[in-house]
Amino acid sequence: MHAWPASEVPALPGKGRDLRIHDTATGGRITLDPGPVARIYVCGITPYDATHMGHAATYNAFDLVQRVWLDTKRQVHYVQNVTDVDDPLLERAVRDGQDWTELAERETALFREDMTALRMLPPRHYIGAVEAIPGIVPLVERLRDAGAAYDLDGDIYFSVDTDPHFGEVSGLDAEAMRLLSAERGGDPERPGKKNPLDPMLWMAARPGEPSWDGGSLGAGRPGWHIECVAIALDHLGMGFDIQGGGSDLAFPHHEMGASHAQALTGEHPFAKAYVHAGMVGLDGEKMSKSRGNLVFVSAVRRDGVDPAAIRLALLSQHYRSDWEWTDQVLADAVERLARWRAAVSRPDGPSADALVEEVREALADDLDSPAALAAVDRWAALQGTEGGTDEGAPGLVSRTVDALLGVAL
Ligand code: 5CA
Ligand code: ZN
Repeated sequence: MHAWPASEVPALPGKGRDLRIHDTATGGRITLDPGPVARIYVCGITPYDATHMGHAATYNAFDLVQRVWLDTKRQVHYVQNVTDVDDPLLERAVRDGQDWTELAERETALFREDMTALRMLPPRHYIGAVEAIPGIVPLVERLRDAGAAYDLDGDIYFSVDTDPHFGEVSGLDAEAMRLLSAERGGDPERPGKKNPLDPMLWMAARPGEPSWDGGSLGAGRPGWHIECVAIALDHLGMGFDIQGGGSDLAFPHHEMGASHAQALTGEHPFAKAYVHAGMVGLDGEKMSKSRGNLVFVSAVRRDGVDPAAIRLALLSQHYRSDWEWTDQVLADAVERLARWRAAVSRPDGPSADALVEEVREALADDLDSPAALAAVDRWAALQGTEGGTDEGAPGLVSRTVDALLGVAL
């Protein structure tokens, strides 16, 4: 699958900082030392509806990760999937009487447009679940042949008890896992499973649903977690730096994915850090396609809002907190964008050397984008009151905001 075009990332003077980031598995902040090529996998959309502000906020967080790494002169191998076949997508297509492949293609195209408008850097590999199927089948066969998976009426389940590290990503107790499994695509009530939490690896073909040749598994389609594992192992290998997504993916998705990969390879860990963005809500509820309480990026763009203002609205909240999208958050961002643009449009200004370091330090400190915005606000305020004579300053501020925050002034 093709991704979307990359915006230019200006190089900044001096040296970038190593990222210190909160890891869900250890519950603390860790300093990543990725070497010359940093590797990150971020879970992509299930394309049955347009990109909402919750999605955009999560991708914004991982875009900042990429920008911090690029600033340290590293290469970044960023992989993202598209869950272009899964229950919610098929259900929506049936509900609306449309072809599921057309629905997936249309919404993925809109996602690419939104990501481009928001200046999110594209992944190097953008892979659909359907195109990953030939790579998924042998992994499920291997798990089954190794005794880590079993057959239940033609469906193949992963046995979570075969991974001694199962539970370490989310750190949840059995009861919490059972509740979340039922809520998030699992089937803990299905009789005959070895452990109620065991997730499906391969679903035997159902009448009226699409299916693919599964070799010795029979015709069917892949489970959700093995999709991301197959894509990550293929393009990144074990022990990559960050597995990312919203906090609703910590369990079961990232927990199960880690166990699948660890059972497959005998190696640990799947990822060095599991990084989760908070949930964006609207009117007191998590924004979600299934609830329908959504603010779409494309709709706000159509209303004439500059995508740079949307991006500033996302950046105004810390990525780990749960927060509410409101008209005020957007209005503040529109106002800030105008203030910053006025400040950099002058021929000279106060020195921006300290600002570059402040923005770098804020982002390296667990992606503290509100602190980064506050640093730029301070420079803009000085420009407004005292001005300055540094001719390079406005340009340096523009380049810093562009390179590290993805906002074009
Ligand atoms: N296709 C799977 C991942 S493999 C999936 O979760 N798709 S999704 O379309 O439901 O979500 C895409 C990304 O947006 C995920 O990382 C998810 O955690 C995140 N996300 C979904 N809703 C919100 C929200 N309200 N706030 C923040 N992030 C969200
Ligand atoms: Zn995923």
